[in-house]
Amino acid sequence: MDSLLSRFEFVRVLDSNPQTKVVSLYGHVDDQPAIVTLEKTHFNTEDASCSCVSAVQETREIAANDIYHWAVALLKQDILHHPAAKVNVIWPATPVHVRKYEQQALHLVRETPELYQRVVAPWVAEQATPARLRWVHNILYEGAEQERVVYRDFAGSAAPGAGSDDGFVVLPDMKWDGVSLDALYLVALVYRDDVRSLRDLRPHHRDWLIGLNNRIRAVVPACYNYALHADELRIFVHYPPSYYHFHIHVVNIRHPGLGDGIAAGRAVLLEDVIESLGLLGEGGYLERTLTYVIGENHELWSRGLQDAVARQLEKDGIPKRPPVLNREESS
Ligand code: G7M
Repeated sequence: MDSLLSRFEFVRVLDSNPQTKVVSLYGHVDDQPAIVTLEKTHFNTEDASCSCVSAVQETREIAANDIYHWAVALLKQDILHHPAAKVNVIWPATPVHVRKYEQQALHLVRETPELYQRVVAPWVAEQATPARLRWVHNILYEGAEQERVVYRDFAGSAAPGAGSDDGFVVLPDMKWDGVSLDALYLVALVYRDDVRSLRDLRPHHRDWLIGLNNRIRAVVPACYNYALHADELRIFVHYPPSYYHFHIHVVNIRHPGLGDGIAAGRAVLLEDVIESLGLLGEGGYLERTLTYVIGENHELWSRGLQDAVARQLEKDGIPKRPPVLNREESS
């Protein structure tokens, strides 16, 4: 990491979010595209030996008025328990990564079964390549991030991968600094590779998902010394996901979410998925219309979703946006 950062040549800011305190930067490392994301860390309130206030090292008052006082402060930091920030580097970054991290206009899309088959499914088939899913393969089979794995269940199979449909691995998500339990963010990757996303789920997967949900809720609290209980975990999948190998997000319920990660239009609770599978016909999620948020930089937007949205709005009788007049025209 140190070496990557020292070689990073900044080009431009991709995104900056004052609420999540995250900035994403585009640049080069050895002439290859790189994305550096810096996120200011949250306070570690679990550390009883050090209250957050005693970490204040120096202050400079901004103002005081009656009973109100405010200042800027320097905090004591150490890399193990009180890091200042979390740094993520993607290198070499692909154009897909760059577009994903760049600030962009968002739209609500109604993905009908027909739209899925015509536009999305062919694109998904292109996405599920070994290169794009290498990080998943590395965790499941090559020992990557091994020391961080919280729980690994081969589901009775001695050789994971062969006949281990029920097996899964739980480990800290790349988004979590691993320090503040308030921000606990884990990801569960399943061994089976015949389910790419929510769209591939059928009623016969229901029992498998119930089992997964129950095991995640039993195991995760135990792994964190019961600091969190089973009903304090927000367990969900993304639709659309960024990676087309089925995985589940497991997040502290208090976590407000980074960006749109747990917002309506992206996250679907696993409990709701299980419930829906009990109501849907044989085709399962292939029969449903799924409505979600998509950015204009997403390849699917230009590959057909933009046209589909325009047609849907017209069909629904939603008036077109009036042309925006510039100042001279309107006066
Ligand atoms: O949006 P989607 O459901 O596809 O989310 C995938 C999740 O996997 C995100 O929350 C990422 O932060 C996480 N993730 C992505 N990569 C490349 C890695 C990785 O290499 N390791 C870990 N632990 N999590 C990752």
